[in-house]
Amino acid sequence: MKIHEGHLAIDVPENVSVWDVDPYDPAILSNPADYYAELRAKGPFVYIPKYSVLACGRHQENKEVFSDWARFVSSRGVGLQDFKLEKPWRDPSIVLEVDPPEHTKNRKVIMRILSPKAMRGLKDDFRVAAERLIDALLDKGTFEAVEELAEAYPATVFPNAMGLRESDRRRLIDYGAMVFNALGPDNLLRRNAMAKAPEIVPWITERCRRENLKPTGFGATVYAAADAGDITEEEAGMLVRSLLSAGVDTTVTGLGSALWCLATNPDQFELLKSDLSLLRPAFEETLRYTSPVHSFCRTANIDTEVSGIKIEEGTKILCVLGAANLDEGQWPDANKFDISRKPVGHMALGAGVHGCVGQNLARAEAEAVFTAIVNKVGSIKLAGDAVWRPNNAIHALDRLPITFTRK
Ligand code: OVV
Repeated sequence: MKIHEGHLAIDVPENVSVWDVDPYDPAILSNPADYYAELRAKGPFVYIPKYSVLACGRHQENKEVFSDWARFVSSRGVGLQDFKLEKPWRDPSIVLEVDPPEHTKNRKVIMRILSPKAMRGLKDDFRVAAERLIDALLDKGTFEAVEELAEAYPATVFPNAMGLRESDRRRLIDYGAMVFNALGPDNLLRRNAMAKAPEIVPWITERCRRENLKPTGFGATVYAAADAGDITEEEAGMLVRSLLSAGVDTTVTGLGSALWCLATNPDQFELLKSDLSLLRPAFEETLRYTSPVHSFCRTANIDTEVSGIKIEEGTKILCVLGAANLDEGQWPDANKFDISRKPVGHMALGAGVHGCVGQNLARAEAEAVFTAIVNKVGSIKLAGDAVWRPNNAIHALDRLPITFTRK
């Protein structure tokens, strides 16, 4: 057996084309559209020799792989490393990197905390914070939207909702970048992100302790599940770590990309202002169109077959969600940002038992921010070039200069 990039090196399956591409090349990560299109065009699966993975870019196979947790497991890691063969950089997440039945029990705890009902309890706080932020940005007129809006908003409401006694925006964001870059190969992106680990990881670990969480908030509710005997004290700390890992960069990215979509499609912003019922569909369309998590892996846990392609046990499958979400076979005019389409079945939040457990929270944040924008902002214009920030798993903006005018 040969190990390559932390997992089993596989033979090229029959009827699969070989593509000499580096999906983690910063140029592709910054501007993935052509890579996505070519990946879809080459077939249901493509073999990428540089990483010895099977990549899928079409909607159908992404859906099938994601929907079958038993054949395509998460417990061997959702990045390039196979946890059966290599030790990961941190203890595996007990919700992301685990299979049922353990997964089911742990996810249930988070599901309760982030239920639609729980989100309704946060609505007023979210609305007030959003109105305050948008008012301040309107006073400025021109601003750097990644830092001053996309990062600023979750960095305010999320630590508050968590009940963190001490927060640090830079560390929270850099930890997220580390978690997601860690899913890729041992490239410069991963190394640069990991270089911050000695400083950030102990800080995050400290934040996960019961005594560093206020008596109300998601954190306290996780520990209440430990008190109730649903999980152990140690598992509670791990679930708080999961919330801190997955709750910041994802929503930052979603908000920034939503603003970019509206800035670059002014007709769609006009449409949204004329019909507030399009607010939710507009955010779903942003998720489909921009895919904040561009790819996640699964590992074949048995010899199997998908779309007539034989897949051997131990194969890493690179599920390119960003490509699946632009599949013309699934969405007519897939490359058009159209808020009146209802992109049901998009893959941006995954699918199956591991589908994003924080999606209600993400939607609640987006709803608060974009309701304030629709109510107060007349026009959204780019005030310079949008620049993307390459990450091995996240497709996010680095800079987004924006000018708001008042309504
Ligand atoms: C969905 C997600 C992303 C990153 C980290 C985690 C989960 C976690 O559980 O740590």
